[in-house]
Amino acid sequence: MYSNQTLVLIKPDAVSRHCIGEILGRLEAAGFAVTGLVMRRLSREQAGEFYAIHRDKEFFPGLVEFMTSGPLVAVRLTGEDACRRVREFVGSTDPAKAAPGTIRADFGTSVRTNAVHASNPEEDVRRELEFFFPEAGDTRR
Ligand code: IDP
Ligand code: MG
Repeated sequence: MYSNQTLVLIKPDAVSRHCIGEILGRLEAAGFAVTGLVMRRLSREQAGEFYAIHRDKEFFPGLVEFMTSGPLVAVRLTGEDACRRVREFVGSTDPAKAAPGTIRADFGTSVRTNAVHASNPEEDVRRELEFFFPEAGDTRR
């Protein structure tokens, strides 16, 4: 159901380096439609809830610290097979290992400060979308 919709977060590092426009521009140029957009600053509780899957990882406290360090931009994208394709377009978690031309390769600065989040089709995409866009469906309709 959600394979044609996905969530991207432009993380606080990319927002603070004024990369919102460039990242959105790349996603739109790649053919994905922006169908939801909101800027928010998460509380520690909210960041922990969003990343609950990583609660037991050693990087979790640092991840929460980073994700609450400033505002982020949540983007709902719609397009054929968007969930899988946007993950590819975003690149590997570690920007140093991400393929050339991917968003993380070009905008990420460390494995933590990797510029963007993109929902994983193997995980709960609906939960991630509804975390930022509780209203049902496509806001363009
Ligand atoms: P993903 O964002 O590519 O799906 P995950 O393994 O789900 O990667 O990790 C979630 C986020 O946690 C990453 O995007 C990154 O910001 C951070 N992170 C992952 N692994 C590490 C690490 O080893 N050190 C520091 N931060 C990490
Ligand atoms: Mg992940």
